[in-house]
Amino acid sequence: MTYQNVDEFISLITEKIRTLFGKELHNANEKDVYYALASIANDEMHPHWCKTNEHYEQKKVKKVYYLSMEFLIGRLLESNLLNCGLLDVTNIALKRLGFKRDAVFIHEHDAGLGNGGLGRLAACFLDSLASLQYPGHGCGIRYRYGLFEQRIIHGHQIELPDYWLKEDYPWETRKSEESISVHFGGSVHMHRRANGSLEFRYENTDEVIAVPYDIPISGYHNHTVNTLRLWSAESQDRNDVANHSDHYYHALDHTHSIDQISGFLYPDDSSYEGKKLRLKQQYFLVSASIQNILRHYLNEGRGPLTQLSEHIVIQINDTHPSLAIPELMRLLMDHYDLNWDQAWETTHKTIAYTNHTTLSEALEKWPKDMVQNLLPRIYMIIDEINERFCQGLWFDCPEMREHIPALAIIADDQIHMARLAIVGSFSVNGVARLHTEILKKKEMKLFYQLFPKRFNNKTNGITHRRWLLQVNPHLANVITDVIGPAWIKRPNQLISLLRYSNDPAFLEQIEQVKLQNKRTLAQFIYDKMGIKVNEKSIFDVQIKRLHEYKRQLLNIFHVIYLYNELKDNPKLDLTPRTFIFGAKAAPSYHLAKEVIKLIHTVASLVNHDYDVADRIKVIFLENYNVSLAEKIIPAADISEQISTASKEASGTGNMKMMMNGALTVGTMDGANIEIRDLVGDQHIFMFGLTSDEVLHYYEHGGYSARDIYNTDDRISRILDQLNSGVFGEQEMEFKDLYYNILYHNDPYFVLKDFDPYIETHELVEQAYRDRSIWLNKSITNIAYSGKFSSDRTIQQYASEIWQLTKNPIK
Ligand code: HBZ
Repeated sequence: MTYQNVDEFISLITEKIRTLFGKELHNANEKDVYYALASIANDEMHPHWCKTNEHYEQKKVKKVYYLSMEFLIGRLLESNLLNCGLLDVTNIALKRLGFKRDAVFIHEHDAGLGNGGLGRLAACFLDSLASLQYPGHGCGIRYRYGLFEQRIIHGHQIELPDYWLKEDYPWETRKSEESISVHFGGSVHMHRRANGSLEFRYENTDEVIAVPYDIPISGYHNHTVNTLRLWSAESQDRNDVANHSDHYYHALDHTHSIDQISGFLYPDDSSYEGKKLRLKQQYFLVSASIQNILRHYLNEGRGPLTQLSEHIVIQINDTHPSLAIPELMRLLMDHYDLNWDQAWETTHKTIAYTNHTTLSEALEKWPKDMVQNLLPRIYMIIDEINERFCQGLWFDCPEMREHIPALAIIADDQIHMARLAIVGSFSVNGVARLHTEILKKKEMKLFYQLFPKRFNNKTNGITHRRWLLQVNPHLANVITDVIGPAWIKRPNQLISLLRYSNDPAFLEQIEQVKLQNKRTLAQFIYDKMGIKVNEKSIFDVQIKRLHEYKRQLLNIFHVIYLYNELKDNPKLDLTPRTFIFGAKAAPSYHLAKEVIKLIHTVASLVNHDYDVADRIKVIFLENYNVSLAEKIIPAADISEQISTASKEASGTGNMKMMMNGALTVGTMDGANIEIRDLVGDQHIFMFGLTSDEVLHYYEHGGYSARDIYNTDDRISRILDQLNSGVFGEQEMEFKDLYYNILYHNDPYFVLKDFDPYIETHELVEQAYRDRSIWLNKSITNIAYSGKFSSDRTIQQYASEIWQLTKNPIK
């Protein structure tokens, strides 16, 4: 149904308010309207949801299940309305009713069920799968607490729990009848059956019930509605607590420990801690999801399980769900009586693995004992996979014998999950060209030698529907005015904008849109922080998790450098700049938190100094999340993508900002390189060490931070200021940052890249002054950004890994 008629749509809202809240529209507040709109969107999606499921089942189409510990979906109302074709009518209706859109949408609490890029990628993929009419579902965890809420107190990050389910969440449907038992601990006993085969019996396990909550994922203007299934951990005997009066506290304790499994999202985005609860979460997700997949497969009568891989693909998002491999083996053998060879053949033809990092601290390794105790049968299977793999190497690849310790899945009493994921899957992909090359040539070199065909690249993408059409409607309209609306379904068509990249009228429109977006952001900053920013200044944006390798420190050093320059020479001719940061640090990441404090300290100095007033401002926006990104990105002039080369697997913020007309200041890292290849050197600002140089330095220890400190006055001044309390309440406040650079030899090459970074920003400034040059660059970036739509990425996964076909729903 479409509601072209606004009056009709308003009647619908009126009716919803009556039935949901028993009140008349004129008494309704923004929150009531939020729930009314969500209910209308659900009414629109649910019939198509049923049809989609029925179609997939009846036609027995091949499906992909995307298993991920994170789905960073953010708010859904606006994107659901957009995809259902109801956003325009909603906007008009709200205006007519005197409601501000944002005041309504804000009542949805962000579903922050992810840390950063990896979780947001999963959300973009779901959008593209449905919009391209591919049968693809997400499987994740319904954490009761999402990523912590960040507060800044006196410049320090404080973490508060994110209880996002406080209010009714209108998008989920609890499906208790589809609950699944997951077992932990206990012991395994072997029995020989009459036919000689082995049977494994599990005893004294702890049972946890996985209850699914389904969220519909609607395609854009089509009838496909896929499913994001999030599992919640519950105890079987939650209601029996009262019946065990003698064990009352014991029972409560038990229930509590089960609830914890889906209690909270671990806040580390680039490292892992070998915490037992995290392992429990991973197995919980995997076991519930795989049991569910097999149950559906069998119920749909798709044939024997040995044909599973013809019907199903399971894509694992990093190694976090890699226990899918032994779990699928376990179920096929212990529950469905396949022998080892059949189970192995089926498993490794069904599972595909995406790697998102080469940082060694992020490569998961679980202590052998922990896995053995918590998941005894799973451990036996991993052990057997390892034995067979190592024996195969020994007998079939004698040239690899010396490398067995570096290849073994179990080594040094640890289970190497990436090795398990590679051995147990048919596809291993990196997320940008350089990243995949580093995997093949360096990090996973030996595995690449063993399985060259398994490795492939799938450069990341973002959904242009959310990240352009939805968040930047002014820009989207201007684009549609000149090239028509076809780009919405086929984002590559944005390339036609190149024809207008020198058209003065179009340039002027692009300029006005950006200015308007900057004005909106400036107003938001003023409302939130009481700081006035100059809307004509360059909005220089770095928004991403805080990590040493992402080098927010280099950015703030640039600010300090400019501040020093202005203090020395108040007449300096400088285009005003607003430096905008948004970043959460992992709660236990001390150096990252020190950088947050430094940014705040510099901000309070710079923002209150009349000598530099209105020329540089530093804004740190608290609690960076998807909704905040949606506000900042349309207003960005500069996109800071300045990771130490080789460290950022891909980056996706780079793509979002490019698509909104920001120019990238970036290193030769991740997908920045592919952006550069497309737009050309003249439309991007690249600087700094290449990944080969960085890797060479790491191997040869050839760079001395101390030498740079001794020879570059700008740098020694900044570091000395850090140490002497110019920035900070007391001397040595930032001593750990200082020591890390000078005594630990600057592991992320901040000093080494400082000079080219400063020089590049001078070029940025010159380019910015010539408006037609700048706007031409900006348009060129938008024009080429279609390549970075996740539609392209998903097409590639579908045809090159999944062998999936599109299934339009009538
Ligand atoms: O995945 C990011 C990469 O750093 C980024 O370069 C890439 O664009 C993006 C999508 O491919 N990785 C993450 O976001 N990683 C995590 O969030 C993470 C979460 C939990 C962990 C480890 C990493 O235990």
